[in-house]
Amino acid sequence: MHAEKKFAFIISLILLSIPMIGHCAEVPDIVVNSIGFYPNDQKQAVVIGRHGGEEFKVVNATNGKTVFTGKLSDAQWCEDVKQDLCIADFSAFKKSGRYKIVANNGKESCEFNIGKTVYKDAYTTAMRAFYLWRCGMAVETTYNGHRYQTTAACHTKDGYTKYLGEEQDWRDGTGGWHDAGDYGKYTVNAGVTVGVLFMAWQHFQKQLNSVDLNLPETAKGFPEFLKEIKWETDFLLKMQYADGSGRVSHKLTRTEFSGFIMPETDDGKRYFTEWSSAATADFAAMMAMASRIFEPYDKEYSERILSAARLSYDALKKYGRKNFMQGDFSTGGYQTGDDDDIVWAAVEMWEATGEQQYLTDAEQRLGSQWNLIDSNWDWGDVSNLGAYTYILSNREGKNAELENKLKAAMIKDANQLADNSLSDPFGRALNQYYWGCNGTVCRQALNLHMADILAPNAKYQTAIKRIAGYVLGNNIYGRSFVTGIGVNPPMHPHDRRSGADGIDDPWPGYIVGGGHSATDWVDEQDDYSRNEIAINWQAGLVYLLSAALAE
Ligand code: 9MR
Ligand code: 9MR
Ligand code: ZN
Repeated sequence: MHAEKKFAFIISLILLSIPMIGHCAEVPDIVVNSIGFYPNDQKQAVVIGRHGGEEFKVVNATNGKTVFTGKLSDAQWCEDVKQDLCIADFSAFKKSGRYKIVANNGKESCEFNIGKTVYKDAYTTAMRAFYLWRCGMAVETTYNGHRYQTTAACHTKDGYTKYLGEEQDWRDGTGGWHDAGDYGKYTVNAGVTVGVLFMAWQHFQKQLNSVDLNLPETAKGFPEFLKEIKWETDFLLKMQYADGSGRVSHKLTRTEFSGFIMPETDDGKRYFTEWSSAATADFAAMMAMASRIFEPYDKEYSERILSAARLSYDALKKYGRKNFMQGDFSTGGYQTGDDDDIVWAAVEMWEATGEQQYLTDAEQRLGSQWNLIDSNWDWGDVSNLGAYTYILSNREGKNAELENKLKAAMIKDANQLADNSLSDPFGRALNQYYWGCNGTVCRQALNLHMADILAPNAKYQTAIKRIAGYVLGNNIYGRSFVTGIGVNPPMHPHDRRSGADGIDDPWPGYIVGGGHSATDWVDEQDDYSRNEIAINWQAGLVYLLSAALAE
């Protein structure tokens, strides 16, 4: 090879390897749930790349004293991360305090707590993240010494009606939450979000009520948790067509995404789009659920939104199926079939009203699904929400055979998830990776908790805590996936506010979507398919942390 060519060859080798340096995260030595453990929890750390059998210590992080010693498990080859993994189990150690794990080669884990309130701050920050997503009002918070804020209400001109053919070219579509790292508002994604948040309220009301979220007074007389959801339902009501037909706009966005600017400076025109049947069904389900849950706090509102729900449910029958077509739009699609959305809507209409017509629809649709319960579900697949409400309903008239089939399916699904979590060194129950999978990882806490209600077994709660451990640092990156919380959290989420506000640290409390394989997550702002934030994933996180709050 000529010297020149050889030089070029070496240079290109170097250049080729440069992107690798940025992308191959350094493999940590010892990883652990960096938020910590309740005294009686199962407690494990994962030691990476060791033989097994060596001694490890739990050391008091304040005074350096060894408080517990144990032996590492045998090494287990983990194919998806291509590493030997050993478990350091210190469940027998139950004393509150701040600690770290030290291996016999001197390598250390991050610090973590054992205590009675370990999840409280994480829960509060994750739920307040919804408030910080509010559109149509200025928001602010102080976190870790930084002040995060918008200086004025954003998107006050929501929204134009050009695509609806209404007489006026504008009507009120302000409020709600931004969807994600972008500022759009999408009805279908609100569906799974609001549904999962309401489930958290129904299952963990007592614990949630004991936490002060310090929200502005936008829903007088409502408990804090529900106050935040009402900000969204107030907005969603505006997504129903003004013509009284009950059809619901699929989304309200610009025609194309904005750049990385603050929301209050985003003045591109935003439009209500045409309706879809999935959005209309989700709307009916959300409003029916809200009418029932909000009833004790505001009777008038509860009645009004139940009428809105009825109207949209009727629209499904009158107008039939309609997929959303993007047309002029290149913002989020959230295009999805409506079968699962209608299952959920029918059940919620029945639970809210007790009327036979809805029960008939609900049972016919619940029973004819090819998969009674989904393990792996998100915005495109919300039938689980209907199945859960049906099973927990105290109303009479349920079909016992269907009920038993659904229960059996729920328990079978949760047993599989618990097995997955307990046999995965990192505690993850989902065995797939894709855009937004961290949201599903969290949301599976709901599948597990439902089984725990139906057939109580400690393994479900252990699996839920193990999932929380995975999300908060017990993973191959040794990093928390939630901004501002836990060990070495994401610094560069795909979030327009975080990218545009001039503060290094991102807005706090948000879970990022995660890798598309076990090892390819990167903390880079441009990587929206791995490092964005979104309300549907966040609702999963809030459910998971609510379940963890319950000890
Ligand atoms: O920022 C957008 C993000 O919120 C979406 O999830 C993603 C996929 O729809 O698209 C992002 O926007 C990108 C656009 O699609 C292409 N140009 C670059 C944009 C990111 O800055
Ligand atoms: O979460 C959505 C994911 O399941 C899809 O594969 C992806 C592409 O359509 O879109 C994701 O949702 C994005 C939405 O389209 C726009 N706002 C940001 C959402 C999160 O990335
Ligand atoms: Zn806004």
